[in-house]
Amino acid sequence: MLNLILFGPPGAGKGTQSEKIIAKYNLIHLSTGDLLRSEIREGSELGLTAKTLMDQGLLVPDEVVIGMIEHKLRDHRDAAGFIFDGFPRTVKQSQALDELLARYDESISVMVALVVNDDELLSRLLNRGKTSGRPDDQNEELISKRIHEYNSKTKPVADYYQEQGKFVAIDGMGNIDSIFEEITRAINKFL
Ligand code: B4P
Repeated sequence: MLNLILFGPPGAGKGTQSEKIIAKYNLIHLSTGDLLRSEIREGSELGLTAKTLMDQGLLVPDEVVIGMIEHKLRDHRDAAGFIFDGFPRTVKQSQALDELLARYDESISVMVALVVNDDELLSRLLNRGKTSGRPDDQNEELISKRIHEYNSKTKPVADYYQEQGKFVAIDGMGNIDSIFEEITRAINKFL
């Protein structure tokens, strides 16, 4: 099984590259951002809690996202593998993911991190905000807050996988197809 984590700050291109990776490797896509936005659209209790935090650029509580991932793993037991997009975002989420996968005798194969500088992140997200209608992409202050959340809570997750020898960093600046080629080269070494 190929179990891949796509990692990086908000706007690094995780969603964009996930689509291409899924098409090539036939993986199940688990994006906690998409799952949370779908809860918000449905108006569920979970969605209401998540919306208040997401609209402020803050992370949703660990228990909420871990529970969502657990359900999805259970629903897709015979998958060829998974791509975790935007998850784990804290060390606690990483530990929970390792425990969940171990229950199925599985583990993370590799974490691929997209490296993009803050100016480019800001410009991409403000640009997406013009058409996406996403409240968290609407202004510079909110985007900076998300980047700050990433630097303080999410960046340590990279060390967690680096210590396990499962971390690869890729330059996420430039052409989308060239970045995808670099990602596939990295993944193929772990197949
Ligand atoms: P997410 O939905 O995960 O989204 P993201 O980090 O904003 O974006 P992504 O990196 O996927 O960027 P994309 O490819 O779209 O998170 C949203 C919120 O949900 C979080 O802030 C948090 O509140 C909550 N949340 C989610 N998961 C959580 C968790 N596990 N724990 C707690 N809270 C959680 O790219 C962005 C833009 O750049 C697009 O417009 C794209 O077209 C463009 N782009 C992509 N690649 C490009 C390239 N190479 N060149 C130019 N533009 C490019």
